[in-house]
Amino acid sequence: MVVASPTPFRSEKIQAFELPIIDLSLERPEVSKLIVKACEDYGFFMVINHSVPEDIIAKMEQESLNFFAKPVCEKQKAGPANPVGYGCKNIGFNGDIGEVEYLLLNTSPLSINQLSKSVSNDPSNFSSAVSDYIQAVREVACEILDLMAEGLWVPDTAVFSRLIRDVDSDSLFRLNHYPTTVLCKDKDTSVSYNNSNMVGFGEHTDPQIVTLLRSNDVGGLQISLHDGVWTPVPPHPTAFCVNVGDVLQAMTNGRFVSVRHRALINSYKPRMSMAYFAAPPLHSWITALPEIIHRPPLYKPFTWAEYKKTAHSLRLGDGRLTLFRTC
Ligand code: GA4
Repeated sequence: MVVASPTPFRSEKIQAFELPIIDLSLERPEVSKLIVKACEDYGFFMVINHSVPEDIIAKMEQESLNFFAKPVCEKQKAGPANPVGYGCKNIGFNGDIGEVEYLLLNTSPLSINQLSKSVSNDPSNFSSAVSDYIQAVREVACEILDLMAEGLWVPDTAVFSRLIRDVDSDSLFRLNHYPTTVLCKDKDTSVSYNNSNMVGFGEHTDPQIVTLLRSNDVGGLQISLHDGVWTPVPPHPTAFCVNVGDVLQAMTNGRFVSVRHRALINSYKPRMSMAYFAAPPLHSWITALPEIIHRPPLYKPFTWAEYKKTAHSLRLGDGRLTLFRTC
């Protein structure tokens, strides 16, 4: 049997690169300077020595494994994703497809409790794992957002974190399961090939303020750096991967960059990831902070509800923030 490894990306350049790893236990202002630099240069960085307890991560990972190990018909009881709930391969509402199954949750306690009933045979276990995880990750997100504001010399250092501490924050939590390679046979040539390098989740930017991602020890995440070269982000055993979302790019008047990223599937090991998308309340107005505007505003003011509606009306890889440009 011939096993080739053709890829849809044969012509793409892939570049090895190390994302900044920022130690949150470092002294201020050192740590805030490092964070600002990473947000300007890459829109992505890793954080270590964060305050999320290992047992909270382990419990959430176990619940996620339990859920994805269920028979499809069981999982479908929590679907279809509309936009929250269980989804398989279909992403969003406009025909995007990926080699991924996922569970998308709104982070309000009511919503977690409701979805837990269709997700788990032991809903209270599942909902407490999710609530504990979200609470701990939200704290780290707030700490990072406060450090960003400090590093930007914004006097009101809670200007970003206040949006996600709000009880009406529209933050989301997503569990992803990327399956392993499937051997496919070309019907004309009878050559078998594996589908490594297939897209698990296609290229996109995150619409929210900031995203905190944990994954198991399996690689797959890639980011698109300045020259459009796809750059793998190796998995880290304890770190969270943090990335700037579109809203933060708008609030910093383009100083921080919301960078395109994607997830490819791995040939040999399933990849699991858990992403917390920190978002403002729906009615919040998003404008550039006056302290940061040293040039005319790049984006028209918009509400998060308006931005979210636009995101859902477009394809995954479409540029959204450009639609709100002033010129
Ligand atoms: C990308 C980031 C988050 O995973 C997400 C995604 C959402 C979805 O899966 O429903 C979107 C996508 C994401 C951006 C554009 C729209 C909305 C799919 C899609 C085509 C949950 C989010 O908030 O935006």
